[in-house]
Formats: sequence, structure tokens, C-alpha cells
Amino acid sequence: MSAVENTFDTPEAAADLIALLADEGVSHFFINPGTDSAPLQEALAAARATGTSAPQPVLCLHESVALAAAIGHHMVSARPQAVMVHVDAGTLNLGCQIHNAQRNRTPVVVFAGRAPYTAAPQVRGHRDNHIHWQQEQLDQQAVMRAYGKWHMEVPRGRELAPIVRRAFQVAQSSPTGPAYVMLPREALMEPGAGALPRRLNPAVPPGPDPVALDRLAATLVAADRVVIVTSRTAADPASVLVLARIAELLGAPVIDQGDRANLPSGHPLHSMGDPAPLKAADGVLLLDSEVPWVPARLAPPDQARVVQIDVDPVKVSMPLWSYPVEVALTADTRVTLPLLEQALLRLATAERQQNWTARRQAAEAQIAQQREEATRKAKSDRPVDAPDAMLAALSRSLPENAVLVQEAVTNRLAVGRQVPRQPGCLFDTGAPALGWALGGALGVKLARPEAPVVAVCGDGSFNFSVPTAALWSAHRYGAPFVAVVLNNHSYWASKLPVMDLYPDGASVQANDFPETQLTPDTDYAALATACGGAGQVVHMPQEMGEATRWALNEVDHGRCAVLDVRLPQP
Ligand SMILES: Cc1ncc(C[n+]2csc(CCOP(=O)(O)OP(=O)(O)O)c2C)c(N)n1
Ligand SMILES: [Mg+2]
Repeated sequence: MSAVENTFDTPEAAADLIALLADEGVSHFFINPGTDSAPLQEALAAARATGTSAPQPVLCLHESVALAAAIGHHMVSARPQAVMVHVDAGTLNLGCQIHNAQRNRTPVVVFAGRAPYTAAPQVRGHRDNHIHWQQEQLDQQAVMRAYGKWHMEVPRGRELAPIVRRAFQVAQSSPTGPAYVMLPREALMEPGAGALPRRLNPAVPPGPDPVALDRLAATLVAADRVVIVTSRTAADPASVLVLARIAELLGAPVIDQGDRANLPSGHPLHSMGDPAPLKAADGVLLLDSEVPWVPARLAPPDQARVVQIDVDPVKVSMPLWSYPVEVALTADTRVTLPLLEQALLRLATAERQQNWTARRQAAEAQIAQQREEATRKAKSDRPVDAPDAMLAALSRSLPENAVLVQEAVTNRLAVGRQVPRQPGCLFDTGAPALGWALGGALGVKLARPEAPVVAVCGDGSFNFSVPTAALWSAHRYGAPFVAVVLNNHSYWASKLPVMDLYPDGASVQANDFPETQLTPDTDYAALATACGGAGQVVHMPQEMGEATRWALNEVDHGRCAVLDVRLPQP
């Protein structure tokens, strides 16, 4: 490009963007650059040279890792996130992580370049490369449309700052989620706003309507067997203890769907993801749950009365969501659970309290039975129980503060059973778009460098995670983690439906499922070594404890460690 001088006194809009990110509290800027991002790269270099406050740029060799890391970082830090990708191509490469960001309500602003508008050589940032014609699309933001909350293009340099302020406001207001800002190169190279506009504070999350809250409490009190279903109430750790107290008061088992550790581990009402208590429920309290149950598998009885507290109870982004909710409060559980507790206590007559205590004893006994079964599996030497045994051995070697990032697919429940974590130490997107785990672990480690971070994933999800890119960034930025690959040499989740739907079909009869077999095996340990980490193969549960200690030691020395845990092919 023929360089055209900046003849203005005002700093470029690109410099505004870096200053804005710092001011919005973004600590890491996950970036994959292109011809469009040159002004930002220059602004980052200028900030480094002058010691101006700026987020730490994290170069990601694949955009999917960049957004996965942003999701993981937010889960731990609760900070707003920023990702920068290259025009339409980089946006497309965000891939299914935009689905995960949407479902996880990650307040992330995704910035993407946009082909320069003009070919006029006297305009700074003008088109100077044939790709500037190819990369221009009729509707670049269409890629984000189904997943993002809001999008906008920056038309001129001086408008960048107010638009970015708006993007962070929208992304962080309930229900939080991704926003998308397109940055034409000319705009980035124009003079910025001069002084940055004031921050636009996100709206305060909604609290409950008091009358509806009383109705909800009365509905729960009228039920005999309340069950609580939650997937991520502990996204705000302050909710954990109040949830536990409500469960204890009502004697209600908590079906923890496990996107977070929602109850203290080992809590006697923690049903470890097993939905069985729903079978006999006559009252169900849904808290921050995207999919309360799967009717075809196990649903509460028809007459059960269902109530819900959620910042997004209607879930418009899911076309079909028809759970029979009697009272749905549009409210943040963090704000609402303490009020619900008070409402329940007001209704807690001596007689009711007696009933609740009896219920609590029954629920705890049932859950204790589940735990015994889990212990048996952990000790079993049957091949079908191998994941449990491996995971139990992993768990025994993990320190209390180890953070688990999980994407274990068919072994998800086994992870819940065998690797209990305290609140704040478990993160799972709970969304079905695979390939989050390794980038997620990178983001978690950057946000919580003092804790060991362990990603547990399937061999399929490991591959979807773009392991070379994730391990490389972890190595480069001193953010090493352990990756435990539950290697069953297959897409077990993609084989199961064939067997379920066609029990007598050609596949079952010929035992022919080649589209689900991940053989021949990839040498994941060597892959780790190639990316600056280290790896080991684990064949037997008895080896797992020592292998875990070895991996944690590698991480202590700054290297990612991949444990390739060989399981029987199901
Ligand atoms: C991006 C993406 N592609 C494809 C799928 C479909 N899918 C769901 S589970 C699965 C297999 C996952 O394999 P693995 O991680 O090894 O877990 P396993 O089923 O063996 O427990 C696939 C391909 C998906 N969920 N996400
Ligand atoms: Mg697998």
C-alpha cells in the first residue's frame, strides 16, 4: 500500500479502539490479524512503546480458539471480552463458537475488518490488494445474525468510539451475549473521537415482580415433592449457598445439569446430573436451565407444577421451547433467590417444615444410593466402567483448586460423578457445538493463572478444538493446561443414534459403523510435543494417578500436557 500520511492531530480511530478496550475492562484481546487489522496492530505497538494502558493481545492461530478462549475467560473473570477477526473469512472461522457464545450468554464484542470501500489512492486505508474485492460480501454480518444480539458497522473514524461503547453496553446487558462490530480500514485510519465518550453502563439485570414471586413461592409450598433443576445458577458464585439453603428448606433434590458446580460438592441433595428425581416430582423449580428435561427420556408427571426463574425464560432464540411453565419470572437468579428464600420462610409453618424435613431425608437417602453406585463404577474393572475408573483416579490426584473445563460428550455424566468440583472450579458450555474445550482452557488459564486447569474432552471434541492452535497459544502466552483425552477411538455419540433408531438395521446386523470410528489412532502425545507441550498415553486406571501428577508437574514447568487416555471402543 502506498502510505498516505495522517495529517490530523487527533489520534487514529484504531488507537481509540485499544484505549476503549482497556477502559471497558477487557484484559485479553484474542486476535487473528489480516490486511484489515493493520491499524490495530500499529495501535497496539504504539501502546506498548509508550506504556499506554491496553489489553494483552493473544494471537490465536484459528479464530475458533480465539472465541472459545473468550468464552472461557469470561466464565472465570466475569469481564467483558473482545475478539478481532479478519473480515468475512475470519468471521466464518469463528465457527460454532458463536453458537456457544450465544448459548452461554458471553458478553463478547467480536470485531471484524471489512473490505475498504474505496480504491482512491489518496484516501488512507484504500484498497490496495486484489483480495479487497474478493473479501467484500453482500451481507457479512449475516454470519452472526442468528447468534449475535446486535451488529453495526463503523462508518467513520469519529463514530468508532460511541459505537464501541454501545457494543459493550449491549453485550453486557441482560440477557448478555455477543455483539459484532465491522471495521472498514478507512474508518480505522481516520481521526478518532478525540476524547473518549463516557462508558454506557449496562442495564441492571432484572429483578422479580413481587406479586409473581409470591405466586411462585406459594406454588412451591403447595407441592409435596419439589425438584430443582439448574444448569448454571453458580455462574454467580454468590448464588451457591442460597440455592443450597432453599433446597435444604424444601427437601428438594437438585438436578445439577453441570454447566457449573451449582452446589458445594458432596452436598447430600446434589443429584449429580441424574434426572431420576423428576419422575416423582409434583413441583419443579427451573433455574437458568436451557433444557430442563428431555420428554422422550424422562419427564415429570403431567400434573407437576413447573415454575421458572431465568433472565430469559421464554428463550426466543430456540424456535421450539414448550415446557409447561406455570409461573415464569424474568429475573436474575442472583437477585431473586435470596428473595425467594425469604418468601418461602414466610410461608414455612411448623407443619410444613416437618414435611420438608421428612422429604429431605428421603431425597438424601435416594441420592446416597446413587453415590454408592458411582463408587462401585469407580472401582469396577469392567471395560464399560473404564471411564469412571480413569476419571476417579484423575480426581484423586487433582488439588482442590484445580479447575475443570469439560467437553466429555458421552462421558459427561461420568465426569460429574467422578470428578466433583467445588463451585467456581467447573466450566462447561452445556451447548452442543463441539470444539470449545482447549480454547476454553486457554481462556480459563489466562483468567486464573494461579490454578491448575484441566480440560477433559472426548477424542472427537479434542480434534474439533483445533488442538495445534490452542496448544500453541497456551505455550506462547504461558497459559499451560492439562488436556485429558477420553480416547474411545470413536464418535460414540454419533454411533448411539444409529443403534437406537435402527436396532435391527443393516449397521447393527453387520456391526458396520465406519463413519463413527476414529481409527487408526492419532498420536495425541506426539501432537502435544510438536506444539511445545508434552504427552503420555494412559492404558490402565492404575496408571492414571501417576500420569496426572506428571501432567500437573509439566504444567508447573510451563508446558501443556496431553493425557491420551485409552478406553475400550464402545
Ligand atoms: C461442531 C460439531 N460437529 C459435529 C457434532 C456432532 N457430534 C456430536 S457428538 C459427536 C462425537 C463426539 O465424539 P467424542 O468427543 O469422541 O465423544 P464420544 O461421543 O466418543 O463420547 C459429534 C461428531 C457436534 N456436536 N459439533
Ligand atoms: Mg470419542
